[in-house]
Amino acid sequence: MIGLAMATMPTFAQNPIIRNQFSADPTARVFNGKIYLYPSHDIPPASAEDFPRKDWFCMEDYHVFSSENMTEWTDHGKIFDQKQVPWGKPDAYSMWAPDCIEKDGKYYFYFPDAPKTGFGFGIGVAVADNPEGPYTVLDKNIEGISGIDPCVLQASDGNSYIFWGAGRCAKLKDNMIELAEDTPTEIVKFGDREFKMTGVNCLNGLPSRQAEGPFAFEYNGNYYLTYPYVRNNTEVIGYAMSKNPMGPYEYKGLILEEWPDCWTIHQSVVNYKGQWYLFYHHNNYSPNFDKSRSACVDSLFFNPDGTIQQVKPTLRGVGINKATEKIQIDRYSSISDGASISYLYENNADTTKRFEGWKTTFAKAGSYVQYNRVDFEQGAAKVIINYKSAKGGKVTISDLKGNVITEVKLKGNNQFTEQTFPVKNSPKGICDLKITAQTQDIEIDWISFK
Ligand code: FUB
Repeated sequence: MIGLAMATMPTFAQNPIIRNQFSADPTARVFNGKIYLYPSHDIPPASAEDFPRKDWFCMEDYHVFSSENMTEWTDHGKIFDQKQVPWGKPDAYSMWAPDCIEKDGKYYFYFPDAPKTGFGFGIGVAVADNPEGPYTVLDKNIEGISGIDPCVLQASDGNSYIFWGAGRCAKLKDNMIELAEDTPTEIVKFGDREFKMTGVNCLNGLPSRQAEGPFAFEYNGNYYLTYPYVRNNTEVIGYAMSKNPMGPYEYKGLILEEWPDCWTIHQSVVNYKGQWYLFYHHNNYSPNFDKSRSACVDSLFFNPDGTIQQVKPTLRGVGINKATEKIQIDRYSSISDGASISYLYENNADTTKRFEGWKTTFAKAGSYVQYNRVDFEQGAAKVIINYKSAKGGKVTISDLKGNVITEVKLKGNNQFTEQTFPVKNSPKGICDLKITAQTQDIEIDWISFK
């Protein structure tokens, strides 16, 4: 059994949701009233000696995170790494997209890895008594599966189905670690070569160029198969519906459009406390290298006929911020001309400094950002603004009806410093904020009330 690293570390609201490391391929699951996140973990490329492919995914371990409010995430630390997989190549850096489900009080963590012998990927299982672990990695990978990106659907027909790779699916035995005896096989041609493939291809006949990352779920008598595929040059997330877990599936459209600057997207869909969410990733902290990605979340909505509304990714993300937190207004809900965001440490050669986050630059008088859903509870008496402005200036914080919460006069400074001001007219409860620069050339890192 592998011990937990116990590096519990809180991270905070907005997108991306994990702010202390890269976190790709986020699979979210609800266990015991909490939401758990099982992403993969991009790391900066290992040394050229260890990992010669500087341009490729470099992934050596898994972390698990949890949240009760969708705004504050706890990192429960590393659950295991590539050296702890008995059947895996210990230096392959190929710990790609995982999944985790619970059955009869046991937690089954499914993950791809490169096998010690042969080529491609196998899918392994690690088992624990708790969602955070400690996990025991099983000695062998699942026989019959060669591929990446496992997802397990526990269907209301009483069976569990494993999906992987480009939409293949097979039933699992009750033990959750072997394929059912009646798993079909078929011969599939790739160019001139023929391969014996296990299970069924649920994306047969559907838009599925370079498809990967299947995530299946059930809702209101329908099965949904969501998956990334290449529409033009990079991946989009599409989905298909069926009345049966193993299909046939009918293509229904896009859930998320492609990124201009990140080739992959990878998704999971989960209902937490009555709201549906789409988890996905983007290269927020790594604009020049799209193999260093970060998990994000936005709300997802169904139409009355069961189809899914396309999700427009936001920086604001989900959840409510307490007014007393550091409110990173660069994760805005909307922004005007003359205001823009950039990394706090953009010119620093050390790109790990990007985890310090962003700032908002108000270049023009009258420019603003709107930041929704801040909870003032019983109200606030003061506001702290962390800002930089050589000449200083004026900033107004108001609600969306135009009620001025406070208007402040910033002193000139040459580095980010905090200044505290009285709040003149505090809202109570949840309020959407508008932060307007009344003068030009002001940079704000965060604001916070007390
Ligand atoms: O993270 C490595 C691979 O990139 C995943 O397994 C794919 O789904 C894609 O996101």
